[in-house]
Amino acid sequence: MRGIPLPSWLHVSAEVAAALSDGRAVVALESSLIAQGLPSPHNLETALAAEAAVRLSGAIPATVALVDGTAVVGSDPDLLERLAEPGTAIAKAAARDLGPLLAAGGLASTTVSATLRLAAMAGIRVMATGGIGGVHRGAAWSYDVSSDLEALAREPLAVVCSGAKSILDLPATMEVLETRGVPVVGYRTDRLPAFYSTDSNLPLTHRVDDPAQAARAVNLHLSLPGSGGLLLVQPPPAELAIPADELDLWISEAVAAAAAEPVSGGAVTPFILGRLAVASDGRTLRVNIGLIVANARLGGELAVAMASTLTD
Ligand code: PSU
Ligand code: MN
Repeated sequence: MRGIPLPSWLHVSAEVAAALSDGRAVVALESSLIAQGLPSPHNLETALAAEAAVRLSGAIPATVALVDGTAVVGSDPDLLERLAEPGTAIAKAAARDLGPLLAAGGLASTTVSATLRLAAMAGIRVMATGGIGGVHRGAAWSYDVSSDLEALAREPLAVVCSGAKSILDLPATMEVLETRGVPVVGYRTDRLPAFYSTDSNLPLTHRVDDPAQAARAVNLHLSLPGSGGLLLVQPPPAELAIPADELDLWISEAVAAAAAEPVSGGAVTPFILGRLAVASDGRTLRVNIGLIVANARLGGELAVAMASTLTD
């Protein structure tokens, strides 16, 4: 862990703190997908399965959340259960919300942007999630661009994911990542995965084929002065992936419904994901769960390889 003392409101669990100070592998996990992204009981099952997948790779999971004025890095099963409880209104914290929500107390989940901020403070270098937020379709008039992109540009972590959610404008999201200096590296793929689908048809300039190769790229990227984050993207599990043309109609309908409602701010992403799960008869939900667990597993493998790879 870093030499600078951590603020009293940041609580790193004993297990995570011990792993970090020994230089062992740790993977940060977000909690918005538990509280807002997935319905009960799949949310708790997925949170536990993601943690188990990280452990299976030989790394320590650190699920991040806010509870009673404390930012927790390394949630215990009780906290995961509270975040997953149906019917409780849990705040969704992006990075900008951390100060006000910590001051207010209570329970809040963390999105990718807030998780990156807190994980970086703790000295964690790998995070895994399903898909990052990005530029929404229609952003030219709605201005809806996820603050995940800002956080990725700023925080020095590798984020393992299946690209950005296909409900987004993927070419525009890739442009912003390029402008903000965030490399996108394909894991065993030459094209950007589209979350629910294997392939977005958008080419990637970098590719790695095993965790050791990925670790070298990440370690070198992070050692460059001023570097922010890096995305390591892998397609969703092949047996669960949904062909893009099948998805397209459901997505346009869900996006139109969100605009008609109207839903805004942090409610947009959960609203659209919920509509898709219904329209697809649960198929989007199954692939979402499958890819979250697969990315947690790869995050663990990457963190283990990074811990044992020398860059100089
Ligand atoms: N990936 C998923 N499910 C989710 C999310 C990502 O598979 O629910 C969440 C993440 O927490 C991400 C957030 O940071 O959606 C983006 O929300 P917004 O578009 O409001 O920035
Ligand atoms: Mn938004």
